[in-house]
Amino acid sequence: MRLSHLRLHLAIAAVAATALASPVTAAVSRAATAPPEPPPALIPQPVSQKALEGQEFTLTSSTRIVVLSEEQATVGVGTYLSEFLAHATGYSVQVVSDTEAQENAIVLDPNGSKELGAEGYTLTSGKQGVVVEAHGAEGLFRGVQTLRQLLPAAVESRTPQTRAWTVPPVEISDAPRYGYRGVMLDVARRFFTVPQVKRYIDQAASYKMNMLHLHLTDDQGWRIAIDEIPDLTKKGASTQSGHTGGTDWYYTAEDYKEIVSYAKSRFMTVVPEIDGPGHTQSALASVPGLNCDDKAKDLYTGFEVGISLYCLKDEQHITNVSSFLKTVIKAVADLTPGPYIHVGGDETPKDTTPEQYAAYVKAASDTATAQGKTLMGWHQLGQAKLPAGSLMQYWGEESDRKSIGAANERDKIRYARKGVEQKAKFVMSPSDHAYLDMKYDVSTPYGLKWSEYIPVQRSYEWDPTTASAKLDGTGSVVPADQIVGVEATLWADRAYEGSSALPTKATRWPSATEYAEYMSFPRLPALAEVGWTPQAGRDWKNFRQRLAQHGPRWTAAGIGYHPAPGIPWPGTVKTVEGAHSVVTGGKALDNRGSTSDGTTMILYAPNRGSNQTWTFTKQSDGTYTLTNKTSGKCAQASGGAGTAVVQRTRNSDAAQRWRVTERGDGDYTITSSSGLLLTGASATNGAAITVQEDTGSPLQSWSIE
Ligand code: TNX
Repeated sequence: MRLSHLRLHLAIAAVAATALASPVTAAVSRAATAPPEPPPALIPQPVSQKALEGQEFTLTSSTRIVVLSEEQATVGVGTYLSEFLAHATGYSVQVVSDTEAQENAIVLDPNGSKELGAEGYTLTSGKQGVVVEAHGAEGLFRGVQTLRQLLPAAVESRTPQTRAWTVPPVEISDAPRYGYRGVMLDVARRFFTVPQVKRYIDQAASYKMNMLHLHLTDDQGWRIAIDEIPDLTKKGASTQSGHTGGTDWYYTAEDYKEIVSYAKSRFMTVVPEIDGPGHTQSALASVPGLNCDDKAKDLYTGFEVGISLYCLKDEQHITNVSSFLKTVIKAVADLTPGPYIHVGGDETPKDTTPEQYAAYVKAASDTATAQGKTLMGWHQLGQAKLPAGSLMQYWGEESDRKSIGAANERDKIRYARKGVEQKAKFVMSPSDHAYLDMKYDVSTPYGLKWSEYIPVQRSYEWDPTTASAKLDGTGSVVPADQIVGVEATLWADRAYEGSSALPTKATRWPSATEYAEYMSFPRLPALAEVGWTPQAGRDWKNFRQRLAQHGPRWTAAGIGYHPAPGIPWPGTVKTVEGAHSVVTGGKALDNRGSTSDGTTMILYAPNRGSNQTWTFTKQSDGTYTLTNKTSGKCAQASGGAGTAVVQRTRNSDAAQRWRVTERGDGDYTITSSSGLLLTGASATNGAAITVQEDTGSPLQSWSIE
C-alpha cells in the first residue's frame, strides 16, 4: 500500500511536470497570440486553483477511468463518472481498477492523505490526463463534480454531442468550509415523485451539497407509509396544498429506500422530517386519538400555518402522542441510515403552552434517541430540554437580528440562545437568504415574500457566522464553533402561478420539478458556495461572472432556470438604453413610491417594482435621463457635492443628464453633469442618495440590471 501510494504521487507529479515542461510548439505559439483563456467558472469556488502551463487534456473514446482501489464505493465513483460522460460524449469510457496511474486516463485515487478530510480532494490536469486524489470515495465524488465543470457546458447534455471534450490544465486543492450543506424539499405541501426527487438530488450534488432534508409531513399531507398506521397515507396522503383526491402522493418503504440509496450514490445523506407538534393536520385527520376529543379532524388543503397541534393536554393524550411517535419515528429511523431525525417543532398555534411543547419534544427526542439517532429540529426546539449533541436549524431573518440585545428579544433569538446554552449545533437557514420559496422579485410567478424578496445577490451575500448577529455583525447569538453548516429550503406552500393571491380554478400549477428548478437556479448554486467556500474566497462580482457561465450548462441539462437580471448570461446583449433596476451594495435605487416633485431618492431592498424601475433614455450628447416608472419623473442632482438626488418633472436642466461609464467589472459609474458621482450613503434600507466626488467607494459602483 505504502509503495503504490508513493508511486502514485510520483505519477501525479509526472503528469503535472510533463504538462509544465512539454514544449509543444502549437500550444506555445497559440498561447503567444491568443488571449488567455478565462479561468474555468467553478461553483463552488475551490479553496485554491492554479492554471498550469502546457496543453489541455482531451477526452476521447479511448480514455479510461483508472480507479486506484478495488473498494466498491470508490469504483462506484468511477462508474458514476463513466455513466455521466456517456450521455453527451457517446463514449463508453472503460472503468478499471489498477494500482498505478496511466496516461490518457482520468485517475481516481482514494489513497490521498487523511489531511484532505472526508470531502477534500486535489485535481491536477494536463495533456496526459486528469488525476483526482482524495482520502476515500466521498472526496473523489466531490472532485468529480469539479471535473464536470472543467469540461465544456455541452457535457451536461443528455444526448450525444459532437465536439472536443477538453479539460484545461489546472491544479486545484479543495475542501469544504462546512460539513453540513443541505437542501430541503417540502414534499408535504407539494408531492415530488421519486424520479423528481432523484433529479433534484443530481442537481444539488453537482454543486457539492451533501444533505437532503425531506419535509415528509405537514398539515397538507403525510408522505411516508407507516405499516402499523395505514390511514396515515390512506387518508393523510390524499391531499396537498390546493388539491384533494391523491391516491399515491406518498412514498412506500421501497420508494423511500430507493431515494435513500440514490442519494447515497451521490454522497448525500437523507434527513427525514416528521414535523410536530404543530403542522400535523394530516395526522390529526388520520388518527383520532391524537385529538383531544378523539375525533379525526378534517383534511386540510389550505395555505395557512400554525393551524394544528397534537393533543398534549392530559396524560392519556400525551401517552397517545408518545406511542404514535414511537411507531412513526422507529419506522422512519429503521429506513434511514443517516444520523439525523428532524422532528420539526416550528410554528405551533399561539395558545400552545410551554408544558405541551415540552411534552412533545420529550416524546420525540426520547424515541429518536432510543433509535440511536441525533435529534434535529427547527430552532424553536431550543425552548425545551434537548438531548446532548442535538442539531437546530435556525431560520431567523434581519428583523430578528435587530432585536438582539434589546429588552424584548424576538422569540427566534431567544429560542436560538436556549439551544446554544444547551450546546446544540446549528444549521443556518436564514429565511431572508436561504429560503428558496421566497420570490426573487415582484415578477416571480411562484412562492412567497413574507421574509424578503431574495434576488440572487441576496442569496449569495451572507455569512453563516453573522446570520444570527446584530446588523453590524457583532454579538452573534450562535457562535461560530456551534455552526456546522447551511441549508437551502424549498418550501412549497405556494407552488403555483400568481402565488401572491390564493389559487383559483384557472390557476396553473407547474410540475414540482418546474417549480423547484425555477426557484433553485440560480440560488441553489449561490447557497452551495456559501456552505463550501471560505468567506474570504467569496466575492459577488466574481461569482456573478462564474454563475453566468453555468447558464449554458443548465440549458444543456434541461434545467428550467430563472435567467435572473444582473447576471451577464452569455449570449445576452446588454444595453444601457431601456428600463432597469439600478443596484449598489445589494440595494436598489428607489423613489419611495412617491409621485411628488422634489422627493429624495434612497436605497432599498431590491424588488424590481415600478418604484425601482428606471428608464434610461439616451440624449444627443451621449448622456442619459433616468425616468422613474412610478412617478414618470427624472433623477436630478439638486446641487453640488454632498447634495441629495431628487426626482423632478422632465425639464431641460443639465442636472437631469447622467453619464454612464463602464468600470470594467460589469458595474458602472453614473456621473452628473457637474462631474459628481451617484452615491449611496450605506448599503441599508432608506440610505440617502447623493452626488459626491469620486471617492472610490463601492457605493459609487452601480449594476444596471
Ligand atoms: C414557515 S420556516 C414555515 C413553513 C412554511 C414557510 C413558507 C418554518 C420552519 N416553517 O411551514 O412553509 O414558512 O415560507
